[in-house]
Amino acid sequence: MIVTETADKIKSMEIRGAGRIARAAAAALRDHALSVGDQSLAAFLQEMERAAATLIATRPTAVSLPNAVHIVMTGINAAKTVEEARVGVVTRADTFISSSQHAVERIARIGARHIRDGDVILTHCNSEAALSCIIEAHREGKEISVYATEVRPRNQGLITIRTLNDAGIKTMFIVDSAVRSVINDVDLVIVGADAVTVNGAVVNKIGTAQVAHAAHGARVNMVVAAETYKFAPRTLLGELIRIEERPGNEVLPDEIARTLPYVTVRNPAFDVTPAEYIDLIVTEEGAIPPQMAYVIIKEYLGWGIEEFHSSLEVNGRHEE
Ligand code: RUB
Repeated sequence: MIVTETADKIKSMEIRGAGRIARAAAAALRDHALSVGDQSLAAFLQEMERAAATLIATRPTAVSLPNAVHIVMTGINAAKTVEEARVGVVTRADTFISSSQHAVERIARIGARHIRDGDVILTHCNSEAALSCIIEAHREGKEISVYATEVRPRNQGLITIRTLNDAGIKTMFIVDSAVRSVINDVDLVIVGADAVTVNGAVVNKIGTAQVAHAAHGARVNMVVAAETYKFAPRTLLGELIRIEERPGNEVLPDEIARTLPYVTVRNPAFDVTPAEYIDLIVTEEGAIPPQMAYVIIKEYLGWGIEEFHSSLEVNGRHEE
């Protein structure tokens, strides 16, 4: 079944990166809506909600995932028949997928303007949005080069250097701990985001906060490329972003760990970079200072604070 298959691929990181995860979840909901047979509207809604919950449970940090699911599921809201609900989901999913792709293209054009001819850029992890800015600058004829980190423990840096290489961009591959050593040669850091909170903090791959710290110390600008659906509406009411903790054997093989009974491996997959270390967030709606995150949440995600109040009340009652 498409939902289980997509959920498994997201969990195992065969599908990874906040934007790709969001699009895959939207596509899975669309295909699921199309495959669910004739039944009552209530049964259809229940089936779709079950699918939505399965997808959301796969990875806890990338806010693009629940945001995409929320956007697609609102297609059901006004439906009076199963057919209307089905069409609502399919239309919402297709619109989300294409607008998310357009968002990356717009971010590329806006982000590229912040890259000057001759710049040395540093990027961490593998972000479609961040790489799109770098590749666009190169396409515009700017002579740029890139430091790309390895990204322990899952080595997403290997995907990044393949993409940069295929685009013909001169790239230096470094281990994560070399960032401080090379930062004085860098003009600009560009990374992506899994979530942006209402106070402008950016949640991204583990190590991003150290990169930002090094950049801040060396007075190197730090730019985050993030579509508006990576902003986290629920942080408006105090909800925290959950940082995914992945299995220790991604860091230390089980056969070695077994010989070290006093050692516990911690493997947090993401960290939080405070707003004061970030110069600019490039969204498809424009480049903003991180302090404007609240405006993006209110204006572009379009979910009123009232909706969150009522959802909190519902949840509260539910838990009692
Ligand atoms: C990926 C990661 C990326 C963001 C943004 O983590 O941290 O920087 O998701 O990526 P993981 P994009 O590999 O654990 O999913 O710009 O492609 O959405």
